[in-house]
Amino acid sequence: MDTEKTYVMIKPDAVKRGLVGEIITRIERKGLKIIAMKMEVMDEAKAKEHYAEHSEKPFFEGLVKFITAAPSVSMVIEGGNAVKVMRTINGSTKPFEAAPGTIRGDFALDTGRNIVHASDSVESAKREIKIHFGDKKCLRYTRTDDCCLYE
Ligand code: IDP
Ligand code: MG
Repeated sequence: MDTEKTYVMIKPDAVKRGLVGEIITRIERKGLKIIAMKMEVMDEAKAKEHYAEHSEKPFFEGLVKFITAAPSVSMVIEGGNAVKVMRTINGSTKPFEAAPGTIRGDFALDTGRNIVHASDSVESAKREIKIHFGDKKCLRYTRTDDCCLYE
């Protein structure tokens, strides 16, 4: 199994709704490992860089305003196929299409308030980790269940 790192953001709507613990619980119980984490109000420059691929879209300005208006939680998540697994845990971008059992499927309704972000590829993960954590080293530790999660 390929061990990967991915960038995950608990967006301001989830923080304001008291869903931080619920979301982290789902990530942890899947067996993925949190190896960096911080809470901050993201500045505009970082938000624009993070969502650069959407800069021409009609929702871009509103998205940047929303992401920078209140605290969010940024994490680096590590584990087998972490990029794909986190996208699956989060569910479809449009919460009204997201499957029950996914974070978006269980807790969101509107595309502009879809409560979580996860990188869409290993390359995006590298780019996003750099934007949010710079050259800071991620933490290394053994989970007591590592031996049960991996052969
Ligand atoms: P993703 O978050 O599932 O990767 P993207 O298509 O990359 O989805 O869009 C990035 C974010 O932009 C979405 O999570 C959502 O917050 C916002 N967004 C995307 N499409 C729309 C839209 O049509 N209206 C409002 N916000 C949108
Ligand atoms: Mg995306």
